[in-house]
Formats: sequence, C-alpha cells, structure tokens
Amino acid sequence: MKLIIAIVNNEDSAAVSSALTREKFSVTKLSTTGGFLLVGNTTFLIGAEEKDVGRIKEIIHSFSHRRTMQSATTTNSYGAGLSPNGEPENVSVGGATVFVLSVDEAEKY
Ligand code: 2BA
Repeated sequence: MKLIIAIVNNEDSAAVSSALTREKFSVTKLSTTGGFLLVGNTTFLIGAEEKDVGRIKEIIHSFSHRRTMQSATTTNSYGAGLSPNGEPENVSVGGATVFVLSVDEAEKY
C-alpha cells in the first residue's frame, strides 16, 4: 500500500477531491499553510493500492494549476517569504507537490 501526500492550491482542492472521490478513492483533506508564502493550501492524504497510484497522480495533475502569487511584505508577515529587499515578489506556485510513501501497515478498527 502507498500513502500519497499531495499539497494543492486551495482554489483547486474542491475539483481535485471530487474527481478523486468520483473514482472511489478515499481522501482526507487537511487545511495547511505554505511555509514560504504563509497562505492556506490543502494537503490531501490518500491511502491507495500501488496499482492506483498512477491514476491518482493523473487526476491531481489534471486539476491542479500553476499560478503566480505575490510573496508577503514586512507589513503582513513575520519575515517569511520576503525577497532580500523586503519588496513583494511574484512567485510561481503549483500545480501540486506530491509525495508517494510506502506504507508498512494500514488497519481500520
Ligand atoms: P509555500 O511554502 O508557501 O511556497 C509557495 C511557492 O514559493 C513555492 O511553490 C515555490 O515556488 C516558492 N518557494 C517556496 N519556498 C521558497 C524559498 N525558500 N525560496 C524561494 N521560493 C520559495 P511550490 O513549490 O509549488 O509549493 C507550493 C506549496 O507546496 C508550498 O507553499 C508548500 O506548502 C508545499 N511544498 C512545496 N514543496 C514542499 C516540500 N519539499 N516539502 C513540504 N512542502 C512543500
């Protein structure tokens, strides 16, 4: 079994989760925050059989779009995400960041 961890833009998360659940994949969504931009994103936890990993990645890929976002300024962050001169900078974000881990055991009680 595999555990897929996928970090997706909040604006894409509803489309990603409905496409996954439509194909009967089980999904848990976590509300998360990117450490650099300090804006909300969505992290999906998906436990899946190895044979399904390719299809799941395909779905995530097709519904996650690359965007340009602005990094924070000194007035709205605690210093994270700043360019060297403290001015906001355009940053390219996404589509999705995906990790695939091997699972030793998975049980439901
Ligand atoms: P953030 O950490 O808010 O990062 C947003 C975007 O800012 C990143 O897009 C990247 O283009 C840029 N960025 C991140 N750290 C940077 C740094 N130290 N210096 C300059 N630019 C930086 P993505 O790479 O598409 O990442 C989108 C979100 O996915 C990240 O949001 C973070 O929440 C997550 N993520 C990406 N790579 C990760 C990793 N290796 N481990 C854990 N989470 C990751």
